[in-house]
Amino acid sequence: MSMTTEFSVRPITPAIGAEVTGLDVRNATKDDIAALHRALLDHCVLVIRDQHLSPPEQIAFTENWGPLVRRIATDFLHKDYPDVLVLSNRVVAGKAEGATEAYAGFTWHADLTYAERPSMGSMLHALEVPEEGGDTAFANMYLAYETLPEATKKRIEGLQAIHIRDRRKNPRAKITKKEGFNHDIDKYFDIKVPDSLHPIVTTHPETGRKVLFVNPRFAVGIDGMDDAEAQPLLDELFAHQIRPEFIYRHKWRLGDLVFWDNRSTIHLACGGIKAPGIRRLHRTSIAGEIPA
Ligand SMILES: O=C(O)CCC(=O)C(=O)O
Repeated sequence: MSMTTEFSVRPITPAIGAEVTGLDVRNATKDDIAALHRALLDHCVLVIRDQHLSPPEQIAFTENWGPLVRRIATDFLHKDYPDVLVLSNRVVAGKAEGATEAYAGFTWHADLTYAERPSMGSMLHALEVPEEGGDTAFANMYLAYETLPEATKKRIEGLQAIHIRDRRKNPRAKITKKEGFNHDIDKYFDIKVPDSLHPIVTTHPETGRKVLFVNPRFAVGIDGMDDAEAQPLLDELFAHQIRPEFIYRHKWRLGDLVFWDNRSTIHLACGGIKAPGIRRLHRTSIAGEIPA
C-alpha cells in the first residue's frame, strides 16, 4: 500500500496557482502523485518548492504523467539528456548555454499548440535565478472562457483556429536578434512542421470544463473565415485572455519546480533579467492528446 507524504498545497491567487511545500518529489509515492495530479487539475499551476533534481530525476518525476515530448529544434536540448531543454541567458565563450526567453516564451502561449498533439503539461526547474527579472506569468483559460460575453461564446462555438510554429508568419509574435534571438532565424524556422487546426473552445479531457484554447504565439487565423473578420475576433480573444484577474506571475526561487497544465493555461516569459543575473532552468514536457 502506498502512503501519502504530509505535504501542503496552498492556493497562491484566487484564480490560478498553488504552492506545494514539504515534499521531495524524488520520494513521491503513488498516492502523492495522485494528490499532485488532483491539485494540478484544481489549480492549473503547481509551484513545488525546494527541489534539487538532476536531469534524470526531473525526467523520472515528469514521466509519472506520461511519455515526454522533445522540442523539434534540437538546439539547446541538454547534451546528455535530450528530454531536457535548457533555458539560460548565460553566454560561454560567445555561445549561448541555453535558449533565451526570446526562443521559449516572449509571446503568450501553451506549449506545442502548433502540433496536432500539443503538450499536456510542462515543468520548469530553477537551477540558477537572477536577483531581478525573468518572471514567468500564467493565465487561467477556464476563467477566460467563462467570462467571455455570451455573444462571443456563441460566435466562437464550433470554430477552429489555425496554429503555426513559424514566428516569421505571425505578426503578433515577430522576434529579432535584438530581443536575444541569437540564432539564424531562417534556419530555426525552416524546419517544416504541418500547421494544425484546434477548436477555439475545447473541453478539458479530465475536468470536463470548457477552455479558451487559443494563444497569440501560435494561433494566426480562423479556419474558413476571412482575416477581415477573423483578426479582430482573435485580437478580442487575445486581449480578454490576459486580464489581470486570470494571472499569476511567478518570481523564481532557487529549487522551484513549476508544473503547469497546458490544456487549461497559457504562459509568458516576462523577460527583463537584470545583468549580471543569470537564470538557468531545465524544462521537461509531457506528450498530450488531440484537443477536442
Ligand atoms: O522562460 C520562461 O519564463 C518561460 C518559458 C516558456 O515559455 C516555455 O518553456 O514554454
